[in-house]
Amino acid sequence: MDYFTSVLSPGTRQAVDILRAFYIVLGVSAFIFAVVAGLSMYALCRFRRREGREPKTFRENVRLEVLWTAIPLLIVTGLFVVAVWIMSLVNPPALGHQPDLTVTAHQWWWGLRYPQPGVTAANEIHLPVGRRLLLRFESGDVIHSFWVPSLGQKIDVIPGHPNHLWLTLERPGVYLGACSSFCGMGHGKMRIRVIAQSTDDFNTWIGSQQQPASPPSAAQAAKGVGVFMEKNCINCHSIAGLVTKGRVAPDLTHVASRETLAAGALTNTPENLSRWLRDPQSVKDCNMPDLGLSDDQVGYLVAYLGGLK
Ligand code: HEC
Ligand SMILES: [Cu+2]
Repeated sequence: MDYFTSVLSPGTRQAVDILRAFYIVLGVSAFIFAVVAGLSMYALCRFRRREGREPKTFRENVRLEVLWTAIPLLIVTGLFVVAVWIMSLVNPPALGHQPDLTVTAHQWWWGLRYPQPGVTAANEIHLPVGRRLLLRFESGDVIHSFWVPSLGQKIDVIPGHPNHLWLTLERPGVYLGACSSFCGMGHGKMRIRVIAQSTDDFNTWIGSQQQPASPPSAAQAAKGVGVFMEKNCINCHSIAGLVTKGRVAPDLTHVASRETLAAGALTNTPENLSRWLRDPQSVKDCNMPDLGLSDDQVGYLVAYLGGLK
């Protein structure tokens, strides 16, 4: 898998346009810098103090003043036109369009809902390559900001004010990002992982996510279901096919299919899962309490949750 982490390696058509605007602005600025610095250096040398030479004095110069007002005005107007043009290309209004994915930011994880296929997931965003997609952003609590550099645009996620982003992914890969608006103590561990896939791979993924959770396959895992029901997990988490009243924590129906746990805080291995269940607060500041599980209970839960592909 290729990983993309920088605005300089754009992964979407929109990010390519934004990068183009950046290079235009950079080029114009570099040119102005060269002219101003060059003329200053020239004046420093050419008109330095010499014996017997008095500096020229004059009161005003209308031609110069008109010039140095007009030229910057032209440059700024040009940059303004470029900015407006790129903005209209990259993020036109979304009125009347159905989003392909709604992302809901929570302290300190991302809830995902694909409305058309009817899939709920969390934290790891799977998207197909080559299709223009509309993402909608909502907040469940405070202000967050969705920032995946190689997707081009940073977008604020504000309570009561949904925002949107158009994306046309150009190549498969993993695009890494993070929440970039301080949203409380767990903010530093609120990562984003966008997994861009071919249409076939994406459809396969959607197909597997549409299934309810697999029933426990072994005795250990069956005991895990019991612990899950008893230990308050169900008040916060949902598992399709088991219980679905939990709304304030990541959906766990296919938790084992994710590469990471807790919004990128841990790679998803049985050891890390048991570390998480034993003491979530030691991994990151978060809204999951330490539930005082015994070693046995942790083992049962790992057996059960680890099977939820
Ligand atoms: C008070 C609500 C609450 C309870 C009770 C709770 N959790 Fe959580 N859980 C959360 C929240 C919130 C997160 C997201 C943490 C974060 O990433 O900031 C989470 C994250 C997780 C994750 C990682 C999910 C992912 O997508 O990475 C697992 C696994 C998990 N909880 C399992 C459990 C189990 C098992 C129980 C019961 C023993 C439980 N939780 C009880 C709130 C809760
Ligand atoms: Cu944040």
